[in-house]
Amino acid sequence: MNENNEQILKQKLRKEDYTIIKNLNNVHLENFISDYIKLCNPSDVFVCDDSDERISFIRDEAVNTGEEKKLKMDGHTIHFDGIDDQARDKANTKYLVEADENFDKNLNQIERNQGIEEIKGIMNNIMNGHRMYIMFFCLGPQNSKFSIPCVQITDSAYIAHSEILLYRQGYKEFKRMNGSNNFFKFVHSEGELENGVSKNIDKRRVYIDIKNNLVYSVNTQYGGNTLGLKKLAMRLAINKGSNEGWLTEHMFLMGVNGPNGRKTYFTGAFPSACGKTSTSMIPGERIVGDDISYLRVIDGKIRAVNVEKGIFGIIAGINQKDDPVLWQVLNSPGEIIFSNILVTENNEPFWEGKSDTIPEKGVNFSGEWFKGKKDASGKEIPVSHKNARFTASLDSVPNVDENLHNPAGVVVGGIIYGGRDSDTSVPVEESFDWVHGIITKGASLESETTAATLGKIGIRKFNPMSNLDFLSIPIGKYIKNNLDFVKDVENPPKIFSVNYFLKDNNGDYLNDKWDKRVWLKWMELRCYNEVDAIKTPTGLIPKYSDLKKLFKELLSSEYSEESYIKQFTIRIPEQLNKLDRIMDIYKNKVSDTPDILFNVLEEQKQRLEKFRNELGDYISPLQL
Ligand code: SPV
Ligand code: MN
Repeated sequence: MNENNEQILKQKLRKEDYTIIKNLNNVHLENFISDYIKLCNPSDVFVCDDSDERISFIRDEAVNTGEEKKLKMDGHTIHFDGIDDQARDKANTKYLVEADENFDKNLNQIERNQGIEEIKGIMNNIMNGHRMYIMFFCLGPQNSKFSIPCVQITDSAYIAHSEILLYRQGYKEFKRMNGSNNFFKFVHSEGELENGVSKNIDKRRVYIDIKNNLVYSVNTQYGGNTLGLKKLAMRLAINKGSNEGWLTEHMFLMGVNGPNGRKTYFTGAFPSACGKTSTSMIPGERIVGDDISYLRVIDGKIRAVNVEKGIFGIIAGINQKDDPVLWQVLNSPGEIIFSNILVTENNEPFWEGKSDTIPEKGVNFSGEWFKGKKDASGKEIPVSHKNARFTASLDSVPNVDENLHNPAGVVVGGIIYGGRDSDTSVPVEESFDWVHGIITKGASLESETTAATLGKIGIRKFNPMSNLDFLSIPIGKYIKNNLDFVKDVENPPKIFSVNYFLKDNNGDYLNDKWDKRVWLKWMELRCYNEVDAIKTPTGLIPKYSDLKKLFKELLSSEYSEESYIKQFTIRIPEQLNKLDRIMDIYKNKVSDTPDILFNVLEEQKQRLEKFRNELGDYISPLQL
């Protein structure tokens, strides 16, 4: 470490904080911290080790700085992000790449020197008058093959507090590392604040330096842009995993209970707002994680862990009837940070869909709110933001799985891909094999935007493995990594697709919210071939008699043959259109598509055409 850096640490840190850093014996860490103290020039620096005392300090700070306010129930707080800072800023999230680097042009990027000059210009003195928090965390369980130690620098006590709820403590991991440089680094500043929210939104930037495992995030507060260990680390981890032969996926991880005490673990990739969290939290099953998983092949089996230990979940629509588990969590005392919901006159949280009786007034992301309040353009401001969220630790969830912190992870029995699809795929389907599943389900994943609110039909967005927003390697390479992942796996997990959003010709949903309980149980049984399936051109679908039985057992409902036919009819024209869309993207927009992708899609097309010639456009499953 150079002398200048040593001086900075000595000058700027209190003695105890200095000792906490020094005890880690890590010159890379010391240089990193002193570099950003120098650049950001905070008025004070607080270092958090894994001690309860220091963690409590952060929790209190979040309230003392005004970033969070206490709500009525014990442990509940509310945080607001700025009105224009309520979601991930895709346009200003960029990779730093060398001028001569051949980086996938589909991924947003900026020339390295130019990007660094810009971001460092913005960060110069940015923490003036603010306290800097230095936090240590661990992605994945501690002391495990999956663990990635991380250091987060931030001037937001709200972000530090959120990460305490969402991630495992990492100070001991840094001790174990023995001075290595093999850790992720995040620097965040909310920048200048006005009424408690980031003021300089025009200078909001998230820049990712893969080469140095470092991400910068400035002039923003929204978690998706600022929680280093969430979607920022995900980009670094996709690249790291690609180099080292493992996968980082936008997947939940859950245990589905089978017959005779058996439990089978599933991972599931769904784009944002397509039912990923609610599936992972289904009553009667076990949640390990709701958002991000690492997958590794260990001793011939795929094993997975939840990268996180908490949930940063969408709150809109959560109600007592449809989400009993979450409802209980959100209505019990305990540490929960609500963001961008409405605070009622009784100092209670209210969000869209919580109940039918909407409060007359309160405070929300737009300030003082009342029914009918309009924004500058005359549009009515909703009671809470549609991306309003809650942050809670999984410890507070009653059906959390016993293996959440298992350093060995859990064996993956099945993989699910889901999207919002009103007219093409059946509610649940198994692929023929790994390659067919990765290509026709994962790599072909699409999801409809909820543009329906603008009076338009949903626009389908291509989103391979629901991971498109976070890819840091070329799309074709990413697909190939997935295909090759099981080369040493004897019995690869089955791959399924689900679709909760299928509609009939009148635009009504063909399924009930709870039907997913049946699909999960059917998939669990299929993992052991304990129920039969019907072969279609696109995969294997359930038999009516098996579903009828499961609906009765699980939901006490009579599943009619008519419903089955409507839900599981093979819609050949729509399937063929989808194949054309996907082929077009891989042919014209992706430069490194593996050839096998075209072969597998072409074979599917031929099977569909053959069926159409024999049986027509729409084929009832009873005809097969
Ligand atoms: C998602 O949008 O997929 C999320 C929330 O999980 S964010 O942190 O914004 O990515
Ligand atoms: Mn997500």
